[in-house]
Amino acid sequence: MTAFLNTAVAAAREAGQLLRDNFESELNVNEFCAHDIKLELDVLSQELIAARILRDHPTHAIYGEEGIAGDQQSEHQWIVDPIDGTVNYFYGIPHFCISIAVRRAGEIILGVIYDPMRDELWQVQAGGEVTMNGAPCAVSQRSELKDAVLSVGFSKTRSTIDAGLPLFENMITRARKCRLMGSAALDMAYVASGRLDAYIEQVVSLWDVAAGKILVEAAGGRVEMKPHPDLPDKISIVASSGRIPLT
Ligand code: LIP
Repeated sequence: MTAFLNTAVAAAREAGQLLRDNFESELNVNEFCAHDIKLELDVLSQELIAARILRDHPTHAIYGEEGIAGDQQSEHQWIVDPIDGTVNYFYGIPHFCISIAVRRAGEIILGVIYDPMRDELWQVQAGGEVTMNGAPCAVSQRSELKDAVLSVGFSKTRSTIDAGLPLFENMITRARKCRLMGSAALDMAYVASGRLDAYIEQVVSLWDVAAGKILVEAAGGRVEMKPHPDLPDKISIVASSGRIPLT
């Protein structure tokens, strides 16, 4: 496990340097969508991460936002989001990260989330302590929605936005604040560190939330992930301190 953790941390830091080096520079756009942007740098970042992982663990599998690599029959699957918060990145908003998780036989056993702009690295292995830059993390102790700050995500399509609006309306009138921060993985790292009390989104991908799941649970929080009823490989998620009534 420690070898896996060392690889995940090294890969996240290498990709983090690439993202810092190219931040606010001329970026090649692969695709502009109504509510999303696909960058060449997403692909380059994943290639860098995959190269490090397969160099250290040549028999393992990679499942990432920019595609798969390695032996897909392997019991070890690395779940990678090379830039989580790509739209923020494109607009020069310094709120994005790299997210790397390892799943073995269906169980997530390790998570690393790295914010290269604030140089904040969250890490945890199954059964271990969650840390951010080496300091222990824990979810917030707040227990009332009126005192809570939540982050809500709307994903990337008109239908997901429409689906999220009633929830947002319900929360924004009852919580202290509702934020739309644009990075699911950083939202979950912030829940694990007690900066946010909850993160809710109705349509995300496994690579957005896999590392965050083990971080939040190990920090004393709760993560409810349900397969989306109509969209394959999509998940609805509620990640929270577990202390705030969210219904
Ligand atoms: C983003 C998520 C965010 C969601 C966006 C997008 P990406 O991931 O972190 O929560 O609202 O639609 O999915 O595409 O930047 O990796």
